[in-house]
Formats: sequence, structure tokens, C-alpha cells
Amino acid sequence: LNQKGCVVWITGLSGSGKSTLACSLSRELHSRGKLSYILDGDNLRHGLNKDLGFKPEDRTENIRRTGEVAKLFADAGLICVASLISPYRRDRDTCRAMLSDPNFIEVYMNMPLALCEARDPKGLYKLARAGKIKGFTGIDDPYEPPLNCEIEIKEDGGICPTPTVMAGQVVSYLEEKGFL
Ligand code: GGZ
Repeated sequence: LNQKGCVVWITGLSGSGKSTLACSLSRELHSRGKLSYILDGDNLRHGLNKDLGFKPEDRTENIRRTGEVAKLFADAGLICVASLISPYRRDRDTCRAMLSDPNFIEVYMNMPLALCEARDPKGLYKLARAGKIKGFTGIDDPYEPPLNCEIEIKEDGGICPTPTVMAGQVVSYLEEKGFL
């Protein structure tokens, strides 16, 4: 096997494009013959993490478990793409500490709340604003942006990058670091 494993950890608000990037990236990696696997917060909450809610200690456990699984994939030589809100800096840093240095790549979806809220793909922001969901990230629950992420995805002159452009940014980084 000539593949070095790593974890690409995508963090950001609901509706910021984490799953879209994960999907586009995984497709691009596949086309280059690289094995990858997506761990998506929303999906894991139907299985491995179905006992967890959104209280701070549940989110922390959600991130911890996902980090452990991501590490297993990376150890097996895969590029593991984790997409979770992961709102607390300390929890993300715990995952970073599980992997040795270049192997944890934190990608910050730096999209304005107003944009995520305007997208509102599942109508959850609307419910949160109406007080029907309590503790929604960005509304009445915190999001702590990374201080030293490896990759930042943001608008360019008010224009959001396309999924292909976002994935390209990550692919370039992976090439630079010798993972591709
Ligand atoms: C944030 C919530 C909440 C609350 C339900 N706060 O955009 P989505 O809908 O499809 O994905 C979100 C998902 C968040 O799960 P994560 O495992 O990524 O969260 S964390 O990392 O914070 O543990 C959102 C939906 O669940 N959702 N209630 N209160 N997002």
C-alpha cells in the first residue's frame, strides 16, 4: 500500500457546506485512485452516536468518538473526511492530539451565519429562531472558530466557492503535504 492516511476534519456551522465539501472531496480522491471514507456528524447520529443529543457533554462525546474512529481509518491508510459542526475548540484539539502532527488537517468553513441561515436546507434555523429548537449552534449555542486551522474556506468577494473549488483547495494541501 502506498497510501499515507490522514484525517481531514471539516468544522463549521450547520449549512456552511461541510457535507458538500466532504462529498466533493471524496469524489475527487476516488478519481485519483485514493481510498477515503466520510464520517458525517448528521449520519453518525443515526447509528454509532444515536444515544447522543446536543448538550455540551454530548457534543464533546460525539466529537471524541468520531475522532477515535477517524484515527482508525487513518491508521488503516485511508484519507478520512470528518464533517461535524464540532463547535468547541478544545474537542477539536483533543482529536488533533490523537493523531501525530501532519496527519490532522483542520478545515474551517468560514461562512457568515447570515448565509447559512439563508440557505437553511432543513429549516432548522427557522425552528431555532422560533424557539422550537433550543441550543442551536450559532443561534443560542456557541461556535468557537479555529485559531490555527490548516485550511480556511471562505467567500471571495461575496461569492462562495463551488464544491469543486473547495475540494481543489484541500487536494492542493494534501499534495503539498505528500498525502497525494
Ligand atoms: C446544531 C443541530 C442541532 C443543534 C439538530 N445544534 O446541518 P445539519 O442539521 O444537517 O447537521 C446538523 C447536525 C449537527 O450534528 P453534529 O454531529 O455535526 O453536531 S456537533 O458536532 O455539534 O456534535 C444539524 C442538526 O444536527 N442539528 N439539532 N441543536 N445542529
